[in-house]
Amino acid sequence: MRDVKPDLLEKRFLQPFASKAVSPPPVWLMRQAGRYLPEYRQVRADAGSFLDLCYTPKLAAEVTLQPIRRYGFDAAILFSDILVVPDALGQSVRFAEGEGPRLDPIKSVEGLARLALSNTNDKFARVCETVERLSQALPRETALIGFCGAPWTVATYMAEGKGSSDQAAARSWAYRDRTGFAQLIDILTEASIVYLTGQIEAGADAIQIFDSWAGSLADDEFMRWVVAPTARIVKGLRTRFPNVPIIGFPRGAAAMLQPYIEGTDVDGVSCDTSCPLSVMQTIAKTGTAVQGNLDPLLLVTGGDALDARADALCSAMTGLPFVFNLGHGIVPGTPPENVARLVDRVRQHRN
Ligand code: 1CP
Repeated sequence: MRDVKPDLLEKRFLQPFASKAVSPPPVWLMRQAGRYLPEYRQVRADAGSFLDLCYTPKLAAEVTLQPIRRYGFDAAILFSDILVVPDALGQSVRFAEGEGPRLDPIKSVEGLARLALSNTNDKFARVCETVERLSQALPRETALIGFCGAPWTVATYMAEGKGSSDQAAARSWAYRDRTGFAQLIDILTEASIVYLTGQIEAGADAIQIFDSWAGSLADDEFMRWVVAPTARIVKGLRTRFPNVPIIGFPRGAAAMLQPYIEGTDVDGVSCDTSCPLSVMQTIAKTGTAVQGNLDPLLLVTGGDALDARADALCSAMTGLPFVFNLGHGIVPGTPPENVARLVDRVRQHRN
C-alpha cells in the first residue's frame, strides 16, 4: 500500500491508490478531451496542427479543462500525446488530417543517431508549462494525471512510422537485433523518466503509462520489452516521488497482469474491455488499484445497455480500490450527452 500524502486524500481519485475503496467510485475517461466535444473541435481548428495544440500551454490547458467543466470528472488528464517523446527526441511527428500520426521510420540501430535527450528541453518544458497552468486552474478536488507512452508502444510507432495492427516493424527489429532494439528502448526509458519527472515537479498528482500494444508480445518478450523498462521508469520516479501513484495500462495483456504488477511495482492498473471482471476483482483484492473497463462503444450506444454495464461494473468492484473508466479511449462519434448520462449513473451508484 502506498502512503499518499494526507492532503492529497481530499482528492477522491487518489484514494484507491492507497488501497481504499471509494463509494461511488471516482470516475474519469481515457480521451475525455477530444473530437467528440464541439468545444475541442473549435480550439483544434484554431490551433493549426495537432502538435501545435500539444505545445501551446494555454490551448492545451484549455482543452484539458473542457471535459472537467462539462462533467466534473474526479481527474483531469494532461492534454498531450505519447508521440511527443519521439518528436522531442528528434524524430519529427506529423498528424495528417484524418490519417493519424506519421513519422520517418527508424528500422535499425543506425537510425538512432537522430535522437538525443538534449533535444528535448524546449518541447518538454512547454508540456510542463501546461501542467503548471492546470495545477493552478483545476478545482482542489480534481486530481491531475500526467502521462507518457511506455517505451515498447512508443517504439512500435517509431519503427513503423505510423499506427499498425501488428506492430511488425518493432517486433521484427527486436527479434533480428536485440541489442540494437534495446538501445532504442533505453533511450525511451531515460527520456520518459526525465519527461515524467518534469510533469510531477510541475504539479501532476499521478502518472499513467500507456502501453497500448503490450498485447502483441509473447511472454518472454513481454517481460523484456514491457515489464523491464516500465519497472525502470517506476523505480526512477519512486525514489524521488514516493507519494505519486503510478498507473500502468498494458492493453490486451490481461493474462500477464499479475507478472506485470509484480515486475513493475505500479500502484494501479488500467484494464482494457476484454479483461474479465473476475480478474479485476482478484487484483483489487490484493490492494492494487484497478481502473476500467467499460467498452467505449457502449458509450456511443447509450441507453439501457450503457446503464446496465455501468451498474454491473460498479457492483462487481464495490468495496475494492477501483476507479471507473473505459477499457480504451472515447471514440470521436460519441454523443456528449451519453458521457453525462454515464457520469450521473456512476455517481448515483449505491451498493
Ligand atoms: O486531431 C486530433 O484531434 C487527434 C486525435 C488525438 C487526440 C485527442 C490524438 C492523435 N491524440 C490525442 C490526445 C491523447 N492521446 C491523449 C490526451 C488526453 C486524454 O486522454 O484526453 C492521450 C492520453 C493520448 C495517448 C495516446 N496517443 C495513445 C495511448 C492510448 C491509446 O489510445 O491507446 C496512443 C496509442 C496515441 C497515438 C495516437 N495519437 C493520436 C492518434 C489518432 C493515435 C493513434 C494512432 C494509431 O495507432 O492509429
